[in-house]
Amino acid sequence: MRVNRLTALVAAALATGACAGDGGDGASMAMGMVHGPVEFQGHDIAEIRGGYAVSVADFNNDGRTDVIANALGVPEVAWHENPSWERHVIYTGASRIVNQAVADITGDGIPEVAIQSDFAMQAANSDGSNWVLQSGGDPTNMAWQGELVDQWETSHHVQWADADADGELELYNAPLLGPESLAPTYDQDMASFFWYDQETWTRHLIDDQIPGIIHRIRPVKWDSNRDAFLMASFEGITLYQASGTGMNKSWSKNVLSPGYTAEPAPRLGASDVGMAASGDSRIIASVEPWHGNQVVVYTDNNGSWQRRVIYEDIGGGHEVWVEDLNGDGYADIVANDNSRVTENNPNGTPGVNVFFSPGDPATGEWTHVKIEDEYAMNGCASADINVDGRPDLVCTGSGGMIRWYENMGGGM
Ligand SMILES: [Ca+2]
Ligand SMILES: [Ca+2]
Ligand SMILES: [Ca+2]
Ligand SMILES: [Ca+2]
Repeated sequence: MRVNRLTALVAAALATGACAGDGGDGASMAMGMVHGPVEFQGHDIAEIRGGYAVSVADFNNDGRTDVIANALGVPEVAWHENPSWERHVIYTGASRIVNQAVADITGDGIPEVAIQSDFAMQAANSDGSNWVLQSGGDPTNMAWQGELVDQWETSHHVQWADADADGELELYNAPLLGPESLAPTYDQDMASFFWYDQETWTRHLIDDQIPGIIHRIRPVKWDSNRDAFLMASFEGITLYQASGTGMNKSWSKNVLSPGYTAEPAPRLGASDVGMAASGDSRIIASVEPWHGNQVVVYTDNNGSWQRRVIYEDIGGGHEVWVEDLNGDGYADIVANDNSRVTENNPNGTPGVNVFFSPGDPATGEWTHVKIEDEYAMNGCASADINVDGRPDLVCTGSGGMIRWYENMGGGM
């Protein structure tokens, strides 16, 4: 295990008084103390060439959260067992795997894994296969059963969610784009958004009028115990909510923000979106535009979402993660950077950026700490990997590594 050399950098930030407790505005005084940055220490889990997506789940039901990651060039599905990080290959029947989503849909304590394979940026080259993998009870078994649920060109982001709150998860699929959308602008056609019921895995349409690229769909509890979806696309940030139950769900859509609109496609809209409770309200955060450079915070301003750019120097933006990492009740933001330093890109800025919230996320000063500056990272998830009560981060990306970042606390 290699110790992250940025630890010293973070410690220096703490020593220079970034550790606050003095929010400096009325809202934070009323809410309580705002904490400064916590320190993160990086640990390698495994190398993965061209890492793309990472998720966390307890695969062997031992109380420790394990890690699954995939890469387009690695034709295997494998999870890594916490804490030894032994790699368990569970499926070898798919290639060009772009995303996965993990949930225990059978209730036996061992999760199922939905994967999307045969991905390409061009519909003509992408069968877009959607699979559900089941362990049969032994999560270390090398031959999980794979069921081909659907094929839809450019299937690209997958999630489990319960949009009718009946206790049974549905599967959600957001293909990247419509068949006529092509490089370089990718905006010639409309994209679609689907769900599948567990009984028959029938494809049900949610929306087929999404312009350009859909990059991420994120289930959130918006205003009830139903899961709603925030979508990041060329259209910006949109909210999808279901009414009705079972096969009879119908969907409403609201554009919360058009996102980044200063340039034409493909530098348009949003790349990813997250939401979390913060203080006595909530924030939405995104990275914009698609594959963009801006970290954006949205705050609720009497029912409309006020857009604020807090950072513009992400070299290769992709995903965002929103969570209170220093335990002060205010949601913080993780924005990875997938730009590598190469001969053609000597000014790459690979790594992971964390932004700690001020007492007023709309007007206060966010504290930026870079917790990784060596490995290009495409996405991060969070889990309490070492079971000490503090949320840790797990990331992977084109830097070729899966790493977890131990939340060392501090920041009070
Ligand atoms: Ca485990
Ligand atoms: Ca359901
Ligand atoms: Ca916080
Ligand atoms: Ca922890």
